[in-house]
Amino acid sequence: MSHAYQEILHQPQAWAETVSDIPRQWSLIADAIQIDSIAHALFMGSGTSLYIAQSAAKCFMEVTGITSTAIPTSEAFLSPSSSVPADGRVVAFVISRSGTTSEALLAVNHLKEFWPNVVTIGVTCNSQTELEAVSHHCLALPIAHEESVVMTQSFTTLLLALQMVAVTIAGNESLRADLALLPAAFERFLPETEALAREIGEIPGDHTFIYLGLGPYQGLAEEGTLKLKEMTQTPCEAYNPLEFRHGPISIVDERTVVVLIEGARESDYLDAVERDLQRHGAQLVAIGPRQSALAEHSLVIGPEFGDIARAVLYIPFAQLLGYYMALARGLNPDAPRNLNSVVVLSD
Ligand code: F1P
Repeated sequence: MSHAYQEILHQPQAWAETVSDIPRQWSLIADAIQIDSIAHALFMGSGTSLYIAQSAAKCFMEVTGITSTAIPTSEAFLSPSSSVPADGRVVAFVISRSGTTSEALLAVNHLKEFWPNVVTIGVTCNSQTELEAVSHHCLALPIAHEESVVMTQSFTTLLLALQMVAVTIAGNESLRADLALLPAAFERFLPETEALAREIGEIPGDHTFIYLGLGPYQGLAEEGTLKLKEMTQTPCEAYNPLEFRHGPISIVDERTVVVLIEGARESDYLDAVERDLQRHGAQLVAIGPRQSALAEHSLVIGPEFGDIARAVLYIPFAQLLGYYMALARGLNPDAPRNLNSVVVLSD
């Protein structure tokens, strides 16, 4: 059995430990950085870790009210004056599964040297990494350590960890209670999720895949496309669902599969999006809290949760779709073409 598959199925254990351990890890950091005086939260990462950053920034701002933005890690040292706030105290969450990616280390070193208003917090799945050594503080989740090159449980676990930080800062007990229910929800939704991922992954012929997601879900949509690119080299793109209608919809035809990552917040507008996509011949997969009346495939997940708590539950479908499509094509899901588990810049 591949590492990727085992790591996808290990998510409930990783999530359960994250929900119980992050408040302890965060309490050690919160006092030291005087969280009440923070004006801006900056999230950054590379590849999958950038998509964690994008989703986490949106969740963090919604839950804490602290202005939050996400950037690729390289921008923190190559374009800081356009991406790092100069006024007020800033907390920078530097996300890296490995804790050794070159850009993550360069970003932390640059911020520490030139931006005295920024406190850096490494967020990683390994213990005692270079990232931990250079950052002011570190959140480490070795429970989500991975052998596969492809990031799976690390995406959801690190996103959940950052949601737990937000919940702890905000003292939002009802959201904390919901996040604690996610491991059981994963087990409940897995059979249907896996069956649909397998069915779509085994569709014969070449298709273009589009993932659509809005707000905190745009990072999820990006991550969905990255799983397909890495595991199967399938051409695919991610958009905000309403933005997709403003031009990109021209690429849709009968060979397009569109996965709609639907939230309750945009539900009044989704029938119009689905109708348009169907009119142009797309095969629609709608995932979310409501049963879609229009999509060929409708996967109802987490109707009992709000949009923030439900976020990580969408991702197992995307991971399993990549996995089953890779198997159907005779590819090794653990070993994407042209990619190592750590990307290192060298001259
Ligand atoms: C992230 C990353 C992944 C990619 C591959 C190589 O690095 O670039 O996005 O899928 O696994 O590593 P990091 O999170 O370890 O910095």
